[in-house]
Amino acid sequence: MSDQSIKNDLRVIKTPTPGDSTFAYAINQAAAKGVQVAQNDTAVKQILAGQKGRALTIAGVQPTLLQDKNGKISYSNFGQVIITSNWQYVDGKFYSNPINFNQISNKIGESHQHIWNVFVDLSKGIVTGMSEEPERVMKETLKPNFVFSGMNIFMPDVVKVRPGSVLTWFNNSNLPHNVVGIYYKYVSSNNNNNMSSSSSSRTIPISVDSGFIQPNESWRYNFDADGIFDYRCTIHSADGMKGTVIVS
Ligand SMILES: [Cu+2]
Repeated sequence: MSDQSIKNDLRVIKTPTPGDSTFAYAINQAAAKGVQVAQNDTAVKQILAGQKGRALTIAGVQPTLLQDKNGKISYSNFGQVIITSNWQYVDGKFYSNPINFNQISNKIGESHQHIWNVFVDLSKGIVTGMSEEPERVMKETLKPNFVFSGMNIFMPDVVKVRPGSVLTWFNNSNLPHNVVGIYYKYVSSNNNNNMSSSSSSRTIPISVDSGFIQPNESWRYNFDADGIFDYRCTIHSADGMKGTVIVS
């Protein structure tokens, strides 16, 4: 048996904002240093600048931290950062703002994904190499309340539905995927007491986990109240495999 174990210490570096849809995270503090090294590199800066308006994911996935039985932590100096750019079209038009399924159903949806692998030397603080994967494209006719879970992409990735809608995620790829996230339900409550009467709205977080959806299988979920559901495929989160359902 090994006397070392893997130490998990996930850190979120940047969450998306309305002006900049970049999500950056690292699996631990050493991998976070790798993200910093990559972001300071001129060639990487050029790639990032070329992805305006697209959903960018910057993931520090190496090195792994090892911890021995005395708590001492060690790691390799060689880090890997995965940069993924995702964007979609509906009927040939750039699609990024959530709209209702009835406005996109029976139209051609197209999902694009471009991935770069960046290798860094943590001790020297430099990028030592980069490789670019061929662009992935998924093209399907969109259907009502139906989300394609393809080669590391959800399509449509952002959508609006009415309360009471049952959505189906269908795995049209040859790898398993999952749908994991928190569904924040907005529930309004009316309070009447002796002093005053008021109405307020509360947010109830519901944890959602589909389990593994195997190829050609599907999974359904009923969105029974107003709210928002931000989710990801935890197997492919480094590839930016994520989506949002707005219920209103
Ligand atoms: Cu996946």
